[in-house]
Amino acid sequence: MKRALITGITGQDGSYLAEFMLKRGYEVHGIVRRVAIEDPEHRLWRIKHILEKVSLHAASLESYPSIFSVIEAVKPDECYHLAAQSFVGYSFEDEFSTINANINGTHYVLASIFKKASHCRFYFAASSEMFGNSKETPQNESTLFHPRSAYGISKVAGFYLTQNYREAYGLHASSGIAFNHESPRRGFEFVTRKISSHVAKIKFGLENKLRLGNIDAKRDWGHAKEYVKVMWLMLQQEKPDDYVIATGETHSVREFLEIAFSHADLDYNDFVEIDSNLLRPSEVCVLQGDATKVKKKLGWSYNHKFEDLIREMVDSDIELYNKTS
Ligand code: NDP
Ligand code: GDR
Repeated sequence: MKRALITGITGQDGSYLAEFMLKRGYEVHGIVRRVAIEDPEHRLWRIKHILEKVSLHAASLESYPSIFSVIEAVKPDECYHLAAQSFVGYSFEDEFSTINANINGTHYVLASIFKKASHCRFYFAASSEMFGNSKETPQNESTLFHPRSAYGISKVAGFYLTQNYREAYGLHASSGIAFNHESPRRGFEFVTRKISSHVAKIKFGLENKLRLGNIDAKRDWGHAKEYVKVMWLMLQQEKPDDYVIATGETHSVREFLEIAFSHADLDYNDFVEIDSNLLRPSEVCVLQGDATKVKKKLGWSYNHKFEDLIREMVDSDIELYNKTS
């Protein structure tokens, strides 16, 4: 039985990946923060249904000894490093903790694997935020990076750390440069879930306004469930490599709003207010990925429609708030 270790197993992607790996017969281990084990009801909600099937280990991205001990004990065959301070907006408020956790945390995982499980294949969750203010659209694996936030910078550093462990020490280490991916398990701070949850709350009279920042920003939004498959596929290849993971389409926040509100028979113009406090000091205006390489080399194809993703998120939040209203 192959052993997989997932950092960030409590997050959106970690939860889908854990389900995916269990279905493939892996022994699944996850790194979680100590506080999560102490408060499972709130902090383990995404993996509540599989808790009996996975082994959780307490560790934190801030502590090399804690990461080292888990990797030494588990000796994974595959490690999916998903844990990170992942909210771009917050990285402007606290650059230092974002940089520390995301860069050092990635370094700690790589160094521990090299020392204690050098056979282990490694996946790094890189991001389209590394392209930032790119001159080229769509972006592919050769596009120059121009990050626009501490978060983007931390992911560029993680990407190069991963590349360096591959080139210098021969680790089977790969990065997936994933564009935005969403689902009903998305965190409430991200714009898609903020919108879908507000649609539901407005529908049930629990809210009457939705405050947003730049609604003309455009993103390449996919479904998280489909993206975790690529992470696994990448580690099944003989040679490690880096791949863009994207749908190839780009849509504005405004388009997302229109579809989400109209799905609940509402008009977003009646509820949305632009709040200048929510504008980012340096915005990434347009992202659109070119996933040709992953399609050709790994045979992956993306199978969701933008509208269906939005409807699934809105329906799920309507169900959630119907219970609480
Ligand atoms: P989430 O924010 O949903 O999950 C992040 C995970 O990291 C959580 O399990 C969180 O634990 C954990 N974590 C955060 N800080 C620490 C820490 N200091 N020590 C230990 N664990 C920590 O992110 P997603 O699932 O959406 O994304 C997964 C990864 O992919 C992230 O690295 C993200 O940056 C990257 N990414 C995501 C994209 C997306 O669109 N979703 C696109 C491109 C890249 P806790 O629950 O305790 O907070
Ligand atoms: P992003 O996702 O920054 O792309 O990072 P987010 O959903 O936070 O923002 C997308 C776009 O929407 C605009 N926006 C708002 N965003 C938020 N969160 N809240 C608002 O009120 C709001 N109003 C407008 C933003 O300015 C932005 O342009 C996500 C994360 O998952 C990262 O971890 C990941 O690496 C990238 O996607 C790819």
